[in-house]
Amino acid sequence: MTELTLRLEGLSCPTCASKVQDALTKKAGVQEANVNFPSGRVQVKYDPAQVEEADLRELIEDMGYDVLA
Ligand SMILES: [Cu+2]
Repeated sequence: MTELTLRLEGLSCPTCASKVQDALTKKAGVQEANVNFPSGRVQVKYDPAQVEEADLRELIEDMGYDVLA
């Protein structure tokens, strides 16, 4: 398992944070996802054989939030 920490911008309320968390958790290959509001910190544990970091970033960006480098 790979552990990834990302920082998000654009989370305006805890509901947004849990939406992102749910979407990440449902993604194939993701074992565990945690989104902290208000810090915007996202921790994801995933299987790199099934999903790539770029896929996870894209999923979040498609929901309308910016992932900081
Ligand atoms: Cu919200």
